[in-house]
This record gives sequence, C-alpha cells and structure tokens, in this order.
Amino acid sequence: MTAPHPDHPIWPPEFADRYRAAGYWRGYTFGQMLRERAAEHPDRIAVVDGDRRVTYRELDVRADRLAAGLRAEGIARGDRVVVQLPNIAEFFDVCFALFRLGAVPVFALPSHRLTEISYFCEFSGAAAYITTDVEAGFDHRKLAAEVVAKLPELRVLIAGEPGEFRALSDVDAEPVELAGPEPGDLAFLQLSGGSTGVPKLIPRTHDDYIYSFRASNEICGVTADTVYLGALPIAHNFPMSSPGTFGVLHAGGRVVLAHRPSPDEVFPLIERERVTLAAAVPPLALVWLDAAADTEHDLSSLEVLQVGGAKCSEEVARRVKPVLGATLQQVFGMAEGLVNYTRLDDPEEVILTTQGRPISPDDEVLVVDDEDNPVPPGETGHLLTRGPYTIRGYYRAPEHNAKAFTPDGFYRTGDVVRLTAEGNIVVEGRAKDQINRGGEKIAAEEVENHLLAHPAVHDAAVVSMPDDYLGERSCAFVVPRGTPPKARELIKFVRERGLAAYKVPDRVEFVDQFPQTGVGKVSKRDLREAISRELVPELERR
Ligand code: OOB
Repeated sequence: MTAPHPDHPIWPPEFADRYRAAGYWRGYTFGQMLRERAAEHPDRIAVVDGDRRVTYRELDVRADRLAAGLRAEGIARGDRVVVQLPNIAEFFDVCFALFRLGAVPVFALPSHRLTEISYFCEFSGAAAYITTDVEAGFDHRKLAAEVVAKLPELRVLIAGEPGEFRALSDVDAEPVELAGPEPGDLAFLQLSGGSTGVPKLIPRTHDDYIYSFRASNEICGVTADTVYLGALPIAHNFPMSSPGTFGVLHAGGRVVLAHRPSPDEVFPLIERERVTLAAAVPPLALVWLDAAADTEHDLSSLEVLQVGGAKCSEEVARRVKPVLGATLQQVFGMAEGLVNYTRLDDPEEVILTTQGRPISPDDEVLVVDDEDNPVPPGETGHLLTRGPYTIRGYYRAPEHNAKAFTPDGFYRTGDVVRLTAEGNIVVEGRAKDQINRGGEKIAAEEVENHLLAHPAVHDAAVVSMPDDYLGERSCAFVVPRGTPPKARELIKFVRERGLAAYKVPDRVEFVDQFPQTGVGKVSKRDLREAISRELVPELERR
C-alpha cells in the first residue's frame, strides 16, 4: 500500500487499486529493475560515454557501492539530493545509488544557475548537491561554492575534478543491506516547466514512472537491441522516460551519451555505435536534418527519430523520412505525467500532422471550455488529464495544487488542443503563461519578478514572439520608472541574478503602459500581437 504523503497528494486508493489490478503498477523499484537486468545480461553494455563503456554488472555494482558510500556520508532514505549533471555516465551511478538508498534526487538541468539551484536546495530541504566540474565552459564548482555560501550545511559532491569539494569517485564503500524504498514511494522530483514565480517540483513514484517507460518501450519498439542516443539533457523527462534512457535500460538496451547535441558530435556517434533511436526537440531536429543532407557519416542505423517538447512543424516532420530514412515519432508529453506518441505504424498523415495519443488505456483525456465543460468533439479546448502516471499534485504546493488540478484530480495541462476523429491530439496553443523556447519552458512570472527587481522597472510583462528557428523566443515588455534604462542593461541585470540563460529575455520593448483586458488585467495577447507585428517587417528584410 502506498501511504498518504504529507508533502504531496497521491492517487486515491480506488485508483491505485485499479492501476495495480490492471498490471500498470507492478510493485518493483528502480533498484530492483537494475538488479534484474544485471542478472539477466551482466556483460551487455548499458551506457556508452566517450571511451567509457559501462556494463549492466558494473552499473549495478557501482550503484550498490555508491549507495553505501552515500549512506556513510550521512545521506539517508527520504533525503532530497539536488542532482545537476550533464550527459555523463556518472549520472546513472548517482540515480541508481540514490534510488537504492531511497534518497530522492531533485533533477536540475545543467543550464540552471545560482537562483534556481539554491531555490531547489532550500525548498526541497536538500541534504546534498551533486554536480560536475567544468561543463560547456562553465565551472560548476564556482556555482557550488556560491550555493554553499548561502546554505552552509549542504554537502557537495563533484563528478570530476573536485576542487575544494569532495569527489564523487571517492564516495565508495562495501555494499550494505539497505532497507530501500517501497514501489509506491517517491522516487525523485522533476521540475515543471511552470507558469508561476518559482518552478514547481513534480513528485514521481517508482511504480508510476516505471510504468510510463515500460509501456513506452512497447509503443516505441524498444528492446535489448535498441541503441538510444541521449543528446538532449538527460535529466529532462523526455529523454529520461519517453522511453528515454530509463526505458532503454529497463529493456536491457544501450544508452549512448552525447555531450553536445550538435551534428559534429552526434553524427559520428550514430555511425560508430549504430544508434537506432534518437530524441530531439524541433529546432535540434531541424539542425540535424540540415546537416544530414550532406554528411559523410553513415546514419542508416537510425530507425526512429522522436521529436517533442514543442510543436514540430509539418515542414520539419515531412523531411524526416526522406532525409534520414528514419520513422518520425511525435512526442507530446509533460513532466507531470501524460505522454502521447504517434505510433510507428500510424498512417503518414497522422504522424505528420498530430501529436499522437496517450500511452495508457487508463489515461483520461478531457478537452474542455473555460468553465470545464467538455467541448463538442473535434473542437479546440483546454486539455485536462488524469491517469496511472500523472501526478495528483505538486510537491509542497497545496495552494497551487488547488488551482492546477480539478477537484476530481485532473491535471490542468495549460495546453489548448483538439482531438481528431481517430482520437489523436493536435496541440493548437497554450493557455498557461509560459514561453516554449524550442522545448525549454520559461514561466513568464518568474522572469517578470527578476525584471521588477530592477529600480528602473515599474512593470514588466514577458510574452512569446515567433521565431523561425526556436518556434518562440521571449520578449519582455517593460514600463520604465522614469528614464528607460538600456535594454542591454536590463538583460545583463537579469543574467547576473543567476538565472539559466534560456530564461533571459531575448528582447526588451519599452512602453508607457500595458494594454488591458476587459477585467483590467494585462492583455498578453495584445502584447504578443504587437511584437509579432513589429517582427514582420524585420523578418521580411532578411
Ligand atoms: C516535455 O515536458 P515539459 O514538462 O518540459 O513540458 C511540457 C509542455 C506541455 O504541456 C506542452 O505545453 C509542451 O511542453 N509540449 C509540446 C509538445 N511536447 C511538449 N507542445 C507541442 N507539441 C509537442 N510535441 O516537454 C516532454 C515530456 C515528455 C515527453 C516529451 C516532452
């Protein structure tokens, strides 16, 4: 039985019973999953990272030893640990060690900076922060030092050259018997794309998350022969579980890590490792398609290219098969749960023009109007969902939960969709106050709060503006207090507040006042239209 959890709502017993009876929740943990795989094929390669090739046995042993070492460091079952690692093999050591220990990773992204990391550590009450040395030219140890200056109790472990901190590789002890977590326990916390002032944490259990990628494996044809390319940041939900690295490890397949997603890194890897499955956000897919047209590398092993995280234009979708010879799979998912896929054998039109349908027969999907009433079939409305791997509430956020979920437990996705006659979902837009910058989500309010901290900013409203490459970029409209500052200065100001670079506004526009809606709120729709109009001549000049 899953005990009620004081930190977040869980599925009511009648739902939990149903999901167990249906065979979705099978009552095993991540730790057990790896143990089984290692017993089945100990010598198969689980993870490839540069010249390093880690077998299932090695991963299993390292997870045990690291779990014992972390316990000796004082990290206990239930403790939260902020994990900020790039696409390196140690990511899996850390995940499985923490899973076995029953400690709870909080998955930050490599692009997060001081404001975000210290917030995650503080809000989750983290016992430790596991990060790397230098990645993509950025010294994460400096960031760790700044975090520790704010939170002196925090233990820091570094995957790589440790500097003033402890090296992860030194954390190693003889395996010990661990009580370990229950399958219904919290396995980790993911970050929400969010639309509020601070990112929300998403509680996922062993049972529900394992179900989501085990079922994804079936839909995506993942087997022990699958070679998966991890090119997106692997701590994100899409490359983690749709079916992602965890799905592939569940199947006994091979995960190949790319440190950078650019074709010069990725194409040689596809050729060398005979990659069969890869996942990309739309702008990345576009870059790969452009580069594949005249590459010398043999990409013929690639069977499926998944595109998701933001809407894939039909133009990009149409090029996948002819250019790469791979089948396109559209993936429309969210870290809160629900994931939709086009099926590999769907008719071409479905693959090219829809975002697919849910994983589970028990994923409940509603399309409703502003009053939560179902819209007529085929019409556009708000997407609500509940099901065996969709959370019933965020972590430690009761007030927000009351708004983000319906009284009967449906999650308000904030996406505006319609259903085709065959039951496929087409994403038509978004009602949430968020910018989707090529798959990276920006909560407008979060950036607005940073802008408002500047003395020369009276009011700020951040909206999306169309972009050929990323789909959207962010534009900050600012009502200045007195003489407007330089746009450049404001951008620098926001960056220096220690924010992930993708959240820093791409453009700043000064206005005397904001357009208002009928009820006196800032009309972001009018602001979006204003910036789009302004951009048209700029785009035409190119
Ligand atoms: C994935 O997860 P998140 O949590 O970063 O973002 C979720 C949001 C969705 O609510 C939707 O607004 C947008 O990202 N989105 C898409 C989309 N896939 C995600 N919008 C249009 N078309 C798509 N294909 O982004 C995520 C998680 C698991 C699998 C795939 C993506």
